[in-house]
Amino acid sequence: MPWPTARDHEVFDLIDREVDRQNSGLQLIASENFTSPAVIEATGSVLTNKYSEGYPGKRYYGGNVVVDDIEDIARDRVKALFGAEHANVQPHSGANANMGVYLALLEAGDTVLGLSLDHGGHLTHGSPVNFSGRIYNFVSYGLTGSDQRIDFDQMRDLALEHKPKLIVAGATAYPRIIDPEKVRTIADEAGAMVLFDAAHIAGLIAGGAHPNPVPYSDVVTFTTHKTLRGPRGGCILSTAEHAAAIDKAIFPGLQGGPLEHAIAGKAVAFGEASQPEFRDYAAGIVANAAALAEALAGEGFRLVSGGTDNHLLLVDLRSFDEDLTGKEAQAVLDEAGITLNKNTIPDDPRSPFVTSGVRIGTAGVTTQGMGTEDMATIAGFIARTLRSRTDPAEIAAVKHDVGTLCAKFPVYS
Ligand code: DSN
Repeated sequence: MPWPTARDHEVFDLIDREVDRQNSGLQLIASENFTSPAVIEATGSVLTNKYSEGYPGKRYYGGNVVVDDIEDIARDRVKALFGAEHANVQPHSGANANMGVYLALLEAGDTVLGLSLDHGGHLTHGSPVNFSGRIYNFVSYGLTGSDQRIDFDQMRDLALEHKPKLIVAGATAYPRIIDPEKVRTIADEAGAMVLFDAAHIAGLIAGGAHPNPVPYSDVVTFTTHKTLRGPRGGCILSTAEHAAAIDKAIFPGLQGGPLEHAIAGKAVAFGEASQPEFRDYAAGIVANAAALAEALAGEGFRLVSGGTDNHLLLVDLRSFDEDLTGKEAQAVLDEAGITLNKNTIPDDPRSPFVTSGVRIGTAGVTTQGMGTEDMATIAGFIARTLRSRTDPAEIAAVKHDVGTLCAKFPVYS
């Protein structure tokens, strides 16, 4: 074989370091998780060699007999998992999935409602710096000022006023259940279609810990690598009515060759999520988030909306320390082996690069096997680090304690 026989240490030593980083620290980014070895094996397979433009049975190149079966398994499994009429498993990402939906259902300039980014929405829900906000006429709804829940009254008022073609529901930094039936009712009144972006909560839906938006939506998009615990990628579910338009929008409209190695990883993950144990996993994520929320509140942190009913918490740092920014908290917690991200809180006076909050998720630590009692320990680590953020010795001591906790829950050998 013409391949080099010497190991590429420059790259593989770094991968080893990343394995060590993931094993030895607390991974609390709400959009991350640990995939199973089976998902990693499928994603690292020879399927990466194959070109497969088109769909099963209708490809542009030969040699797709095996790939067709793999993509069919992925589509069948995900349709069964969510009760959907149609699935497209080719989107390379959640952003591509949403872009494909807009391409399928909208014309440039059409009006769309979406949750504003600074109240927990996503860039592709109409941010002016994103293609969505540049090509379509997005109107933003937000959270209530009182309980910081989705303001459905405002959504309805805006829908009746602007008559959008599409209402986008879903969020990236919203700790509460989003009632899909309420969105459907408003959309029907306004004559709009519904896209439910379930990127963050797909695993909770699959595991029965969040209401399934599929029966109430024209289209549901999600990423496969967050709570669903699959490989990095996207997926679109739709009614049969929109199937042909969605498929045409993804290929040839938006993407070229699908990543069949990623699609095989998705198929494995959909299979894992359909096992009865996955329901316990989803319930565990939610129980851990609730326990972490309670423990952090006990340490003096204010939680946006007062708590959580899903996999994430949005923490307003100002009640803990008025001067502490999300940027500083993220950096010092990283030093202590605790990985999370700074995040704006609703109506944040600070910029998105600084922020007054952090976002914390429990999907990864739940995969590791941690339980509610460990969440109290983690809250203590976070509070200790932030209280002692100018004391390198104490930060090092927390890092040691974090390592001891993580060593009890090894992820990858
Ligand atoms: N970057 C993802 C998240 O962290 O929520 C959204 O695209």
